[in-house]
Amino acid sequence: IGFTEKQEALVKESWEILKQDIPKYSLHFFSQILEIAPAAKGLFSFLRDSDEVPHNNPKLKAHAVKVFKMTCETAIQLREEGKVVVADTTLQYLGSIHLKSGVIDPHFEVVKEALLRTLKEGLGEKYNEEVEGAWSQAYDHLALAIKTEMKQEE
Ligand code: HEM
Ligand code: ISQ
Repeated sequence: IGFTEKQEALVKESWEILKQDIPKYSLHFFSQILEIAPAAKGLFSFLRDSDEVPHNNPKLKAHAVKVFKMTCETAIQLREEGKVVVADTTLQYLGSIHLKSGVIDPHFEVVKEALLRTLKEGLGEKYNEEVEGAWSQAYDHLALAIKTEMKQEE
């Protein structure tokens, strides 16, 4: 697969930066998802009954952070093991949550784009093609693992 030490470092460093303002970046992340795919709003239980993206929703924050952290962990694993090892139970759980919520394959591209835009926003001039490539690669591996699990549960 070829995930380098440099790529791993880039992913870790950028997460360290975004982590400093979780409320801001989790909201940005989420808003980007809805900007790209407004219809995705209906998928999220914590949004269905509100007109706009809730500004201080603990669930939204926690989930957004998890997506970033899991992508970060995936980067570490890709470098260390050359493959993605998400605990089976976690993967099963995520597979079933997403399947039940009505998430479909193309949504994963939407979330990827939103994640990259959020990194760009947070990193400013530190954002570049190398950073984008590293996060993309890690995200794609994680997304594939979840999508594969979703197909097994159908
Ligand atoms: C829930 C991660 C992709 C929509 C969650 C949760 C996590 C998560 C950790 C919370 C589970 C819980 O404890 O309840 C991820 C990761 C993804 C990914 C790591 C990709 C690598 C997507 C995509 C969509 C999506 C592509 C579609 C837009 C949802 C929805 C929920 C959810 C609708 C349930 C939220 C609720 O109603 O409470 N996801 N997700 N996710 N995710 Fe994702
Ligand atoms: C759940 N899954 C994917 C992305 C998300 C972003 C914000 C909140 C929850 C999420």
